[in-house]
Amino acid sequence: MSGTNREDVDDSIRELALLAETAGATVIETVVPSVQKIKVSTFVGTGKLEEIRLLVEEEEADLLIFDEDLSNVQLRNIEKEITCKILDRSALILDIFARNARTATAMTQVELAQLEYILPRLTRAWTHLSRQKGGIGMRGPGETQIETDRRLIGTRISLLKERLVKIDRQRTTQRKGRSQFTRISLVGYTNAGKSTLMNGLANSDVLAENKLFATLDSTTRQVELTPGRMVLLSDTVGFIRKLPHRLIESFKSTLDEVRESDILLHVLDASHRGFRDQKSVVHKTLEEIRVGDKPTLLVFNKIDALEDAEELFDLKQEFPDAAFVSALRGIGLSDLTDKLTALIDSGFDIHDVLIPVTDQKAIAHLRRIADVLDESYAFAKAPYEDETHAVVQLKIRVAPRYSDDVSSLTMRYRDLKLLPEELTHPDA
Ligand SMILES: Nc1nc2c(ncn2[C@@H]2O[C@H](COP(=O)(O)OP(=O)(O)OP(=O)(O)O)[C@@H](O)[C@H]2O)c(=O)[nH]1
Ligand SMILES: [Mg+2]
Repeated sequence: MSGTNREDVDDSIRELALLAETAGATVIETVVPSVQKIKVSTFVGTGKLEEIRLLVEEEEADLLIFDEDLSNVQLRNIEKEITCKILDRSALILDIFARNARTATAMTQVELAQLEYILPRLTRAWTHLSRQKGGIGMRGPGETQIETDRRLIGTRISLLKERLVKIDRQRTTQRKGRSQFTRISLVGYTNAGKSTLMNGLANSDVLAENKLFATLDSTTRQVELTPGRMVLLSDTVGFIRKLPHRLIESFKSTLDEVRESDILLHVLDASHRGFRDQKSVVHKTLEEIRVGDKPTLLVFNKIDALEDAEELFDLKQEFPDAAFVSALRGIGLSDLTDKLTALIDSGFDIHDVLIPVTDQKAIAHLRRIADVLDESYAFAKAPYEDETHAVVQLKIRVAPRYSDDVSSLTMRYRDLKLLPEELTHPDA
């Protein structure tokens, strides 16, 4: 029911049906209301609402799902006419997230998003909450049931937020510990094949399923991209159109992995007829989380499922810089690795740094933040030979985010000179 284009509407509804099935429902019937007749009070027009009411009764449906988010008023008005349970798209997505959450972080993030969704929508339907959580004696004097629920939810939200702050802190520390590696995140529409590609590249066994939002939390693996070149590859939560904004905010801990990566691999399902829409949804979401300008390699996945060779040929013409793979069949992975390596190299600066061997702290820091490509030892030239006998010359590759660190070290020792004839290689 979004957009004005009939094909867009069909795609969105088909996706809603897939979401519903992922949540365990069986879709009996879909109804597409006319876009011109959207009503403020009941979302669909009066005639359409009556049609839906009859359909629900006839089919004995348990659940009615709207593809748009309903306002509180709309929901209440529709509930007056139709007796079965009613959900909107956001509530359905939240339900799937809740079902698929496995890690403590994902569960905390989902619960926060759910409560923030519920809070402004508190109506009689939710008045059981205080009985579940608090029991007798929780209600303050003169408070209505809804006020009590609101207060309980508010307290729970604060607790969950505190918990997420702690998780963030732990994760930041973890990421610092592995900062010398280039960090790459797999991003893309849900079900595009990110986890399958992760398994193909990292030899891992993260869960990959024909299910929306199979992955909710991020997983990071060390991958040897080319001999000797280690990178960190992270698989993470997928995106979808009309992703509830609250959900994006609650998933900060998971999405920080994307924010802090150097390069993104944007995985697309080439066999999906709506891949262009999906691509732009992913772009918009990346902009929303402020990573729209990160160096990105497009990866067209599922090329094994394309109709014919011509389709692949046309895609390659249209996206000459992209990689074309089948993560499932292991096709095109070495071309992907080549393109990724080239992209990494183009974004990284190579520096030559001279540091006195006595400054162990600086040397350790450089080893942590940079890839050391070459190193040799020598003696410092006059007038430094007295203070600094030995100098280490490091040729390093460093991500833009560390350029300042390197510049300040170079500044500190900018006058150091080497005696070239004394250069020795550590292996020599
Ligand atoms: N035909 C074909 N199917 C694939 C390919 N790669 C992945 N799939 C299938 O696509 C479905 C989704 O794969 P996942 O790797 O779970 O996708 P994802 O992007 O991680 O999805 P979410 O975590 O749910 O967002 C699974 O059924 C995979 O087997 C491919 O190259 N070809
Ligand atoms: Mg996945």
